[in-house]
Amino acid sequence: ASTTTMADAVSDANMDAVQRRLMFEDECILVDENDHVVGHDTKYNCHLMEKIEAENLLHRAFSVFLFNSKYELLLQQRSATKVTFPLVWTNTCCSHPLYRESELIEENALGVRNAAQRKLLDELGIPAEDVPVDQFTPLGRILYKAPSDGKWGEHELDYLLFMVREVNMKPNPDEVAEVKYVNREQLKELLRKADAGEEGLKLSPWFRLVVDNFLFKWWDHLEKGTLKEVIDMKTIHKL
Ligand code: DMA
Ligand code: MN
Repeated sequence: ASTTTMADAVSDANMDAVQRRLMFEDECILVDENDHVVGHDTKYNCHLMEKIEAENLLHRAFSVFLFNSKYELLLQQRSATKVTFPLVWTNTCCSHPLYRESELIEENALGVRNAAQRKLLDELGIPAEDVPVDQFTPLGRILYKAPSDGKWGEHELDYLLFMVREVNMKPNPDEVAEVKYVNREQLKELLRKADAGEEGLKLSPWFRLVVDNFLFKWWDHLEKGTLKEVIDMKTIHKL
């Protein structure tokens, strides 16, 4: 049975107003381990660790990796007001396709690509015309679970999307504390610092999983123009 403690009530009351609104407005897509839609629930419920464990809630998500024309990867540091994983550094943009017609379209992951375009505008102020949905390359899907702190966490089936574009950008401070483009060497230096706990630098668990399993290989293929060779939208990698 689910219980609301005084501590929960206090932590909800302290939640940033913008983030709280999204917690109840955003209706996430629930899927099974084969990525078949089984229902929907609020973003709030989908990220409550207690509910995730009790009901084995799994929801659909996406992670965008946006590169500029020099093949540098855009990273963001999450804002201090994010409910899950505040102030961690991560890939360009992450969120959830919502339980609405335009974001449920499964053909070529179009629903997920529509959601990615929506959130690149919301989080980074990138105009939709700078990130056309047909320019995303869906590369694969991962399934992972990761606690944040205290009551919150992730249990997601995450679509990994690449894009190379020069974009205009105006980061939204409710979502993003900082942004920077990195090349491979700069990312490796960041990984080293995060591992050594230097400068309080933290990376998101999902970004770390993608880095450790796929990113550098895919980055090479991107630059060589052979990205198509590594697309695998059949497998769901359980990491
Ligand atoms: C959720 O990202 C998706 C992944 C892959 C972790 P998020 O917490 O940034 O979602 P939102 O931007 O909707 O708060
Ligand atoms: Mn999530």
